[in-house]
Amino acid sequence: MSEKVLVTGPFGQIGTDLVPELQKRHGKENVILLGHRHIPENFDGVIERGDVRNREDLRSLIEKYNITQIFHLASLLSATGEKNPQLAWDVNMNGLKNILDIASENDIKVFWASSIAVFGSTTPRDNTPQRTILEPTTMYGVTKLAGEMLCQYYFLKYCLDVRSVRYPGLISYKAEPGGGTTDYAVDIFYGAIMENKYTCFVREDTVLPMMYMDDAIRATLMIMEAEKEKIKIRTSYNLAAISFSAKELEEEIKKQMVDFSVEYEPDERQKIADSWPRTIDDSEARSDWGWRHEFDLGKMTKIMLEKLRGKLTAKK
Ligand code: AKB
Repeated sequence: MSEKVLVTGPFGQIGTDLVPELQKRHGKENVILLGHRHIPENFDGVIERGDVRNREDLRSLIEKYNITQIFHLASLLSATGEKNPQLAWDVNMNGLKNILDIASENDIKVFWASSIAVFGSTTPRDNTPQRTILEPTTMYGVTKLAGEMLCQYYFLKYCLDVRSVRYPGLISYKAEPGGGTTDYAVDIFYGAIMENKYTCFVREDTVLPMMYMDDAIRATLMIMEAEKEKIKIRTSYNLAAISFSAKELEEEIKKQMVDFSVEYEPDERQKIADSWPRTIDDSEARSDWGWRHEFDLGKMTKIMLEKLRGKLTAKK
């Protein structure tokens, strides 16, 4: 049976890389993009305007296209969520609840994006286990933790096939991230290429789990395509690739740009970064559905500089 796929948040950081892969797999006409704001001009694909908070719009869209799979990515991130906690709760929780309700009524398979933000300062920060203390202190983290519980509830109560990973900070060149705490690990590349300098909003010794976008997209497709029996965790899987400090990233960029300089001026996002793990134990994703990462710090830095240089030169 051919799949009809709905993607929410299709023009965000993950969606921008995931949508072309889904279009390659299923055909452009079978991937429906639910756009709320910022719909890029000349985008080649099926776009519908709508908001995940509007249950009836969502329901009619899902029925109109006979959707069989949903990638639910629409979400406010950690830093934006702290600026507007009410909106973060509304979009992140009510959006997810609407998706889960309509998916369970129509037997639709769902992928939902969780995050390392479910962890908090009482969580062990090194090699953070799958099952551990979960006391997030951001509204974003609260919504991701409640969302994980909701996903598991729908699986247990309604047999909904919902799958999820806890993404670490994602590094990519196609779309800029917006409103996250891990954004510095992307912004630094723009600073390097455009100005040969960067002012970093976290301390140089800040270590966070990160992942190059190609690995994240591969993980997303792998978990969705794995046989049902292999998905043993229905809250969300720990997922890891690389961890490095802001200073280590600076040094890696300097290997290719010797004059590059970074100043460190931590702001309110430091507190969020300090509440998250440094490294993650993702052994269950590795053993249950065969997850392996491919990009280390060196490979990721090289490719980011090359691709971003190309992109920024083409824009001039
Ligand atoms: C953020 O920084 O808010 C996100 C995340 C780790 O979920 N990138």
